[in-house]
Amino acid sequence: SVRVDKQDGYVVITLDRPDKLNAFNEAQHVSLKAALVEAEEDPACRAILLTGAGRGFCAGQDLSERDPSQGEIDLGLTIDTWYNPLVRRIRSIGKPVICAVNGVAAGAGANVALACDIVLAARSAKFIQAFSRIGLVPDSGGTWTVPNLIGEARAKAIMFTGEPVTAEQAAEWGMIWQVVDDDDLMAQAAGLAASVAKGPTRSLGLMKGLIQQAGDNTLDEQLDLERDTQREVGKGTDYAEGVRAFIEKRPAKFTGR
Ligand code: LHQ
Repeated sequence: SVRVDKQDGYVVITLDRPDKLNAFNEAQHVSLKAALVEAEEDPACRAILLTGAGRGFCAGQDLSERDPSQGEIDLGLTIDTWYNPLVRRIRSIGKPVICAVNGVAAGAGANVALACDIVLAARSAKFIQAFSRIGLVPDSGGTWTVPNLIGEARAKAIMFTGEPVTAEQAAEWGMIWQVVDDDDLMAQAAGLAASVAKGPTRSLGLMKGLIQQAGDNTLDEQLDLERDTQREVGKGTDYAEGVRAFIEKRPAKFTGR
């Protein structure tokens, strides 16, 4: 249920159940987890690009497997088993995770996309906090990520109503990084992935952690954390190479260490 395409320096992971708008069933969770673990552990992989096959990005949980009239289902168990580990994995992978939202992203599909580090969306894509439509609450980190990105006022409105948010609106609000014309999305996203994959991967991974921790820290604590991190990353070969390249007036050739 996911396709993995290894490129030079990065990996493209494509959710691949297009008939169901790439909604998550267990098989898709299993294969996405395996693909992410492999990408995380592979030193040749220095960025991850997540996208969807067909006209949608991901419609969230596959509801056809979830008929509550068929007996009680513990949604908490599903979340503990699949969605929470997925979001934690995306946030903790020490490499940039780029999401190319090629079409509709609904429910957990929207919030998985928004958990990624850099989100590009096709002009025709929409983000739908569909949970209220089926009597649930947003999950996959949405009640944390979305208000952090766009503020409580907008978060509550889109979550209470389930109104679709266009890619353009999402970019204007700062919910995502950029809107791209549909036909250009994958080329732009691949270009971005290739370019960050040539970056100082260890720095980028540490940067990701610093930015994510900032909300829990005071400025004083964050300043100390930056100092400690800078001390460590300054021992790396990419820093030495970066400074040397600057002095020699040539582009740096980072190895990610
Ligand atoms: C689907 C789905 C889908 C199955 C489209 N399932 N087939 C976590 C833990 C545990 C349980 C519960 O949930 C969660 C978190 C969640 O993610 S809850 C939110 C679940 N997702 C939704 O509520 C979204 C449901 N989908 C939709 O509202 C629409 O499909 C959207 C707005 C995404 C797209 O609309 P359209 O572009 O009009 O497409 P469509 O509705 O015609 O869908 C195309 C096909 O995909 C269709 O199948 P069919 O056989 O009729 O062609 C849909 O049934 C199927 N599909 N989403 N989540």
